[in-house]
Amino acid sequence: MPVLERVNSPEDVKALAQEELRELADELRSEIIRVCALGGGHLASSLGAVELTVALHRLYDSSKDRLVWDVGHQSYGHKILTGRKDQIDSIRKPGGLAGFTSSSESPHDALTVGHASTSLAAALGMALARDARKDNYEVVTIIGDGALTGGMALAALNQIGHAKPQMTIILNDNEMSISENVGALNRYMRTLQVQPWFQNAEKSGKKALNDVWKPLADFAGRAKEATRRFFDPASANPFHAMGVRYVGPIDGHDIEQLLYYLTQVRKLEGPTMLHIVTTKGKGYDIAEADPIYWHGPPKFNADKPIKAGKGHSWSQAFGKAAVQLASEDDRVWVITPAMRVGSGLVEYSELHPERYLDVGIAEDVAVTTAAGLALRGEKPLVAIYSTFLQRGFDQVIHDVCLENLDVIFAIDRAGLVGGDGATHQGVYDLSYLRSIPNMSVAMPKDALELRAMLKAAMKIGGPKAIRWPRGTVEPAPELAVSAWPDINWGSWEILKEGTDAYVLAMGPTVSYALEATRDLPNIGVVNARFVKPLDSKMLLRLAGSSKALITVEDHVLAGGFGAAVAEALIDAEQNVKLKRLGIPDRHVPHGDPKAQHEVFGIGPAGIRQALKDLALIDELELLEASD
Ligand code: HTL
Ligand code: MG
Repeated sequence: MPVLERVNSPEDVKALAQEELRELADELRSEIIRVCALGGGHLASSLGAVELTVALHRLYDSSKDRLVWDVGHQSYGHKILTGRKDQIDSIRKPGGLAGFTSSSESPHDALTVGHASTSLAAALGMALARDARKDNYEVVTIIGDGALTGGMALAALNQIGHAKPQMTIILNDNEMSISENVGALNRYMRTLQVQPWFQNAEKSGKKALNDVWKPLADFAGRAKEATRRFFDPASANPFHAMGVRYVGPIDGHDIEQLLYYLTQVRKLEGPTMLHIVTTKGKGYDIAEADPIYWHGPPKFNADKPIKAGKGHSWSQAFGKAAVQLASEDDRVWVITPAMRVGSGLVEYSELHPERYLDVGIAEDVAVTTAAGLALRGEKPLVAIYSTFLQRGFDQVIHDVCLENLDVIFAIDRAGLVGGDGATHQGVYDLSYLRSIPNMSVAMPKDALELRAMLKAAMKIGGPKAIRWPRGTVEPAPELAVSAWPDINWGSWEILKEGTDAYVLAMGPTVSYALEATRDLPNIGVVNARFVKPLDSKMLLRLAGSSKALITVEDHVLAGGFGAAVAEALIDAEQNVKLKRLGIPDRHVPHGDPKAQHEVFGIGPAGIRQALKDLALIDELELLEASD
């Protein structure tokens, strides 16, 4: 009988014979592959953390001790071992388990997460709370080498090394973020890995043995270099310098070694970092060979795994445009915070490496570096996901907009994003960007309009945000930049004339509005492609000549596009009826964005319903439309 069949909880892991742990890890691995094949998911990261997961649940009680997984995308094994085995097929699916750890989903998930680099600060807070209450539980964080590039993680280490609460920090180092990891700390960690682990271990290890460390030094020879480094301050370890004890690196796929070191480390007072070396995609050949693609593939055939063709994405449309812009103007730069592939920048990074910057998972640094470039006359594009720009909000205000710098924010994944769910929804950027003086915000309806907006933004200067959704778009014809269309910044476009009312739509809701009104000659549709500045001239004209206006956005209603329209109408003392369609004041979980649009009434049926509510169409028309 497979071991996993007997394991339904962490207690069952503790009850296994030591020899069965290896089998459990292998079975977990197969299960993770099966689940990701079924519906897609964060395959390679979870595969690399399998032995660690088994070791942690062998030693700790995750219902009481706090296992804090950074990002949470590597936690599939953890979910399977903590009572969610039978639900694991539902992961990332509508109504199913979240793709990341979620404290409302399970008492075994210490943190609700999805964005990187939060684990250390959260764990510090938990450890301080524990000590203040004199509670008795352990705090362990598991942070990847990619997540450690984030300023939040480094600043938290600085505080942990100062406050020195008892905690274990497991650095799960697989040399990869989503793409190859970057930065000086990453380079330093490579030097730790290449130093021979056994060299001189005996000699230097014996110099400073004490009771706690005796077992460490006595452990199998392979571990001794790790011990040596602990005793040898001359190795100038940056974690030591920050006040955090450092042990490692050790082999993160060797369960015995993991158990041994974790057992030793937890006895120590204060914070200790255990550096484990793992392979992203471990145990699945294709994922080991191409961990970038298999980081988070869509569903695949587990027997014959091949890469899926994804169609022409908005990200690629942007990447192509950026290549052209940089080829024509040697002041153009593109900065990404660790999202080279997702932001469509593979070709750009190869063709213009001298003006390409991956700053790691450090959105704040991406924004302020762009400010520095712009201050010296360069033309930076910050390619960033809507959800991750949240991390650079202050930098957008303080470093870019205050001095009205020429920085273009190329915002991907605007709107609901699907399987990644609540942590990754790109539905706040209109609200937080349009509140900033000097900032301007646009959303194209197609790839050609994207180019027109990029071209105009370059020409006009100042902070400009151009946003587009996740997913595919019809490719635009190949054109030199000079032949890209010109667009009047701040101008809306009437796509369909109406007599009674207009639907003001933007980005993906433009096609919804056209679909909803195709058979309704009295209802017009506007491509409201600029949210700031609004085309107030057109808005007021339409308001004056219509019975009602309807705004439709794939964005929260609070502070979004409809709110901007309402403000403009109120300020102009225009008394037209206005209905706002958008996402209500609640967090939206993972699901199919199209279906969620329907649920929130921003799809074609919702627009149709709104027209009926405004008495602009009758019941009969409503029924016809929903057939
Ligand atoms: N920026 C922020 C603030 N959070 C996230 N989650 C991302 C970007 C995107 N992202 C991931 S997973 C990941 C990134 C950059 C790489 C993490 O590398 P790490 O872990 O070394 O920590 P590994 O994948 O196991 O190697 C997701 O959105 C899921
Ligand atoms: Mg990594």
